[in-house]
Formats: sequence, structure tokens, C-alpha cells
Amino acid sequence: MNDIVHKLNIVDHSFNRLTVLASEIKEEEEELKKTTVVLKASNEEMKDLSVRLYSKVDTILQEKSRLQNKVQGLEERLSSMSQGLVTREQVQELNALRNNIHSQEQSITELLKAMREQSTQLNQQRSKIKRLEDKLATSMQLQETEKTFNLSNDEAPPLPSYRFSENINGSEFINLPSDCNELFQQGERLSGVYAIKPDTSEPFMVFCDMTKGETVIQRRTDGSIDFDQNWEKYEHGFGDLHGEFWLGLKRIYSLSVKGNSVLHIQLEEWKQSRQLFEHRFNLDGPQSDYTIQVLQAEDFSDLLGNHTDTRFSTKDRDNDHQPHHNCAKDTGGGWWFHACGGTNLNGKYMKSRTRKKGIQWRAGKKSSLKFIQMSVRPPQLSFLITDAS
Ligand SMILES: [Ca+2]
Repeated sequence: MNDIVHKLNIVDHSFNRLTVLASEIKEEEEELKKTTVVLKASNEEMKDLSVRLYSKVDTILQEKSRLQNKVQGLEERLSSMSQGLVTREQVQELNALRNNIHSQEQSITELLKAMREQSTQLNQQRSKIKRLEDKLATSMQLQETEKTFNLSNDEAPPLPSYRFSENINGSEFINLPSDCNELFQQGERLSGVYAIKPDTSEPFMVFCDMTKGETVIQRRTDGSIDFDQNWEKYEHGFGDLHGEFWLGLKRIYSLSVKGNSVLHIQLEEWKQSRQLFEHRFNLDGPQSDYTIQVLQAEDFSDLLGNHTDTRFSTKDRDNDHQPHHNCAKDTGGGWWFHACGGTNLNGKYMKSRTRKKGIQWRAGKKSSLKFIQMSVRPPQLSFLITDAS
């Protein structure tokens, strides 16, 4: 019996051990399962990674091949350019140089752009300076003119002409207006001395009356300038543009060469109101001694109507219609004389009302004048004014 009990115990014990073993085996199996899952996942990852690596390597290899081809091409080109004498270092150097040249080219383009802008600004400043220099030259010449006049009262001073600079060419004058009216059309309204350049003439200085945009050709105000001058003076002009002057036949001709110009005369008798006369005229050139043609003379007859088709006369060039007289010599001052008793706005200036040989302007009436201004403008603005204050 004891033996049976002992054997049963052993079986029981064995059974227990088997149970434990089975349990352990089960646990181990569970763990193996988990490990397998992890390993499977790892494997998948590895596969993916390797695919990606292979792909990357492929790309790198392709890139390498492409670069190799490029380098080879460059080397071939460089070697053909320099007859096979170029080393790899030289190739790199040349490439670096090429990059440098490219960026320098860009810098140069930018510099050129900046330079162009600066050049434009400089040109603007240059023309500003030029205008200021012209103004200065004019004022200096006027001062010289005044000095000349103060030194010698017997001779009328020469009118200032446009001063040429040494370093400028003819194109500089393209911008000068052809007359005061052109300045007026451009909006200039300040009366004063300006440089002009008529189409057929050298540039010269004029006084612009900007009331209507006219170029002043003669002015008498106080008798400070002697108008009893010879042909040479009447042809080239004399006096002071700011005071009394005669612009000169040559210049008056260049201002009216297009024909049908308007001559505007303002007159003021002593203790009388100012009168204005306007009329169209043509002026011939030096070859016919500046013959004047007065057109449509009905309201102008007192002044120049019967002077039409008359050459200009001075004391040393008698072109008047009086065979036994020299009107210019008799009355003083050059003019378009028909007869000696007619109008002469260049006659002797008298500081009184009734004197013979004064500035005669009405035939048969011995009245002298206190103020005269003669100015011209182109024909397109012509209109007739016979009386005004
Ligand atoms: Ca004569």
C-alpha cells in the first residue's frame, strides 16, 4: 500500500512538473511569437531601406556619370582651345576665372547703368552751368559796353554779341531760340536780355519785350547814345541793350528774313500819352542796302507809309530820293529816307518839346519825341493797333 501511495505521489509530482513545463513552454512560445513579429517588421524596414539606398546610389551614380561627361566635355573644349596644354588645376582656374568674368560683367552692366544716369544728370547740370555762364558773359559785356561809352562819348559803343566758348561746337546753338517770340511761345514772360540765333545768322544778344513776345530793334529814352553814326555802325548795331540802342540792319534783316514781319512802334511825345503803331513789312538784304517794303500802309502813313521801297541811308551812304540833299547828314541819324522832312526815328534826341532836327515822326509837324521803342515779331501774330495808352 505504501508503495502504491509512493508511486501515486511520484506521478502527481511528475504531473505537476509537466504542467509547469507546459506553462513555461507556452510562455516561451508567446515570446517567440512577439519576437517574430518584431523581426518581421524589422525585416520589412530593412528591405525598404535597402531599396531606398539602392535608389540613392543609382541617382548618385547617374549624377556622377553626368558630371563626368560634363567635365570630360569641358576638358575636351578647353584642350581644343589651348592645344592640349591645360591641366586640371588650370581648368579649375579657368572655370573660376570664367565665373569671375561673369560676375564682373554683371557689375560692369550695373556700373554702366549708373554711369548713364550720372551722365544724364551731368548733362543737365552742364546745360544749367552753360546758361549761367551765358548770363554772366552778357552781364560782363554789358559792363564793358558801359565802360566804353563812359570813356568816349563821341562814339556809340558796339552792341554786345553772343560770346563763343572755346570748348563748344555748333550743336550747342541748336537750343537757342530763333527770336524772342519763340521764347514767348515757350512760356517766357520776363522782359530782358537773351541770346538768340536766327536761322541765317550767328547768335547774338537782344532785348526781349515779353509783353507780346517781341525782339526790340531800337530804343530811345534819354539821349544818352549818339544816333548820328555812320553806315558801319548802323549795319552792325550800337548802344546799350538795357537803355538806348540800334540793333543793327544785319540783325534786323536776320529777324525779318521770312517776310511779312510785324513792326511794332511805340512813341511818346513830351506830355502826351504813348501811341502804338503796328504794321507788316519786308526787309531786303545788304545787297540792296536793306530796302524796306511797308505793306498795308493806311494807318501807318505818318510813320513809314511813304518810305516804302526805300534803301537805308546814313551820312556816309546817301540813298535818299533827294538828289541835292543828304537827309541823314542834314537831320542826323540813319533812316529809310524818302524826303528829308519825313519821319526819322533815329534823329537827334532833344530834351524839349519843339526843336528842329529833333526826332521827327509826323510830316510837317515839328514835334520831338521823349520815348521810342521799335520791336519786331513773326507774322503769325500780326494785328493792327493804331492807338492805345
Ligand atoms: Ca541824296
